[in-house]
Amino acid sequence: MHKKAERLKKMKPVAANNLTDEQRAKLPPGQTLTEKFPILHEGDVPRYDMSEWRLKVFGEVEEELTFTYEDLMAMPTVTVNTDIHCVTRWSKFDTVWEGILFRDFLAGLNVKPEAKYVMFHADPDYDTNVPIEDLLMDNVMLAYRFNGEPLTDKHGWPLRTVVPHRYFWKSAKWLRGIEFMKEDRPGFWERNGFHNEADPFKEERFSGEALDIPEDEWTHKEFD
Ligand SMILES: Nc1nc2c(c(=O)[nH]1)N[C@H]1C(S)=C(S)[C@@H](COP(=O)(O)O)O[C@H]1N2
Ligand SMILES: [Mo]
Repeated sequence: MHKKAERLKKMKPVAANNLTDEQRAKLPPGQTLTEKFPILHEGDVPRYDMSEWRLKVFGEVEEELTFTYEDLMAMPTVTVNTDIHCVTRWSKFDTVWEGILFRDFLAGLNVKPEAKYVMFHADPDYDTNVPIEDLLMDNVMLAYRFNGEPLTDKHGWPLRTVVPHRYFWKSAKWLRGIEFMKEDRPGFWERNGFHNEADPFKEERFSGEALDIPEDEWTHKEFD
C-alpha cells in the first residue's frame, strides 16, 4: 500500500465511549479526541534560509523591531502542557510546547497603549487576529519545540504561536510578523466564515451560517 494511504488508515479518533470521566470533562462540545497530530494548512510548507529569516514587530509600537532566530533563542524559555482544539472537530490533550511565553515577549516591546489587538502574519499568506488581552495567559507562546523535539516543518518550524484556549486556526504556523492594532481586523479564516472569537468551549466555530465541513474530514488529513 502507498505510504500515505497507510498513514491515513491509522488516523483513528478515540471513541467517545473509551473516554475517562476526566477526559470527557476536558473535551469541548462537538470535539473528538485524537492521539495523533493532524497536519492542517493552506498552501505549501515554506522553506527557509535561517540566515535570512526574521520576525518583525510593527504597527502600534513606539519602535518597530526585527528579531533573528538567534535573538529569540537567547530569550527565557517556558514549557507548557496544554490541550488543543481544531474547528474541524479534533482535539489533542497534553501537548507539550517549548518556547517564549508571549507575555514575556510583549514585555520587551514598546507597544503603544492604544494597541488592543494583534494580527499574526505567517507564511504562506496566512494571518489571524487575537485581542492582546487574550495573549497574556500562562499558556500562550511563541513555540519552537513540540514534545521535546524541534518543531517539524509541517507543524510550523521554525516558529509558531500557540493560543490553546482558541480554536487552533488562531495558532499561526511559520510566524513572520506580529502587528499591533488599535482596531480589530479579521484574519484569513475570520474573513472566510470562521468566528472572530473562536472559543472551543462556547463552540464559536462560524461567524454566520455553518460552513459545510464533514465531521470526519480531519481523519482524511495527513498527520504524525
Ligand atoms: N501559517 C499557517 N498557520 C496555520 C494554518 C495555515 O494554513 N497556515 N492553519 C491553521 C489551522 S486551521 C490549524 S487547525 C493549525 C494546524 O496546526 P498543525 O498542522 O500543527 O496541527 O494550524 C493553523 N495555523
Ligand atoms: Mo483548523
